[in-house]
Amino acid sequence: MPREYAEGPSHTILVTGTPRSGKSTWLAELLHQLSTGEVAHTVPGLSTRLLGDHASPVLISLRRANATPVVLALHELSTEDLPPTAAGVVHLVDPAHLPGVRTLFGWSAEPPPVTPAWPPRLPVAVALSKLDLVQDAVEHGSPLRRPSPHAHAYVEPDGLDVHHEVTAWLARWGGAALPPRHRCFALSARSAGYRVADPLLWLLTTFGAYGVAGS
Ligand SMILES: Nc1nc2c(ncn2[C@@H]2O[C@H](COP(=O)(O)OP(=O)(O)O)[C@@H](O)[C@H]2O)c(=O)[nH]1
Ligand SMILES: [Mg+2]
Repeated sequence: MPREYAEGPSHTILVTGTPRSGKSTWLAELLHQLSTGEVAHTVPGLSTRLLGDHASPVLISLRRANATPVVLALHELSTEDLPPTAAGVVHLVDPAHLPGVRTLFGWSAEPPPVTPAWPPRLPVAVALSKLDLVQDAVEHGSPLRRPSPHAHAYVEPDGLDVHHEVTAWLARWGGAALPPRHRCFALSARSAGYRVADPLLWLLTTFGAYGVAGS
């Protein structure tokens, strides 16, 4: 076990969602951005390092100047069988399984996915995956046409804009019930990736491991 994992503060983050919702692809794109320094590049002062091999769970050390490094352990779960040790969850929702999106595309109806029993205080980043599949729903002026602005700190107004837009889509398209403590996101892990790190950065703010900016 890497020394930093044993000694520093560590947080277990679970990556959940139905089979083929994009969990592995999101994790791979996140790791790619971390290992090529893309996130470190867009987040000055934040340096990241992968610990150990790339086996599951993925261990990431995050360092900021004058702060104790924080270690994240990311586990991919195909079920929503949540261990009680989780500090946060990234829950991916596949738009192709939302009833309203299936109607839009003329696809046959499916039984709705089972809603997990979410613990009341667990922060859950509910992220619509595969945003590229539903990009026609993104209107001009939408926050989901802006680049992610969370470079120096998590920009709360942008986060809320995205949250409100995605919440409205999920209501319109028949998304499953939302966890008691949640924030909504939308991302694409295809091509260069879009807003891939946003759910992780928000979870970090809930642990006090990343700053929040008001504007
Ligand atoms: N269009 C599109 N397809 C995606 C995206 N992310 C994943 N996929 C595809 O969705 C399928 C399932 O992805 P995977 O990561 O294996 O899902 P998992 O079972 O939840 O780990 C694969 O064919 C991926 O290529 C995305 O952002 N956009
Ligand atoms: Mg997978």
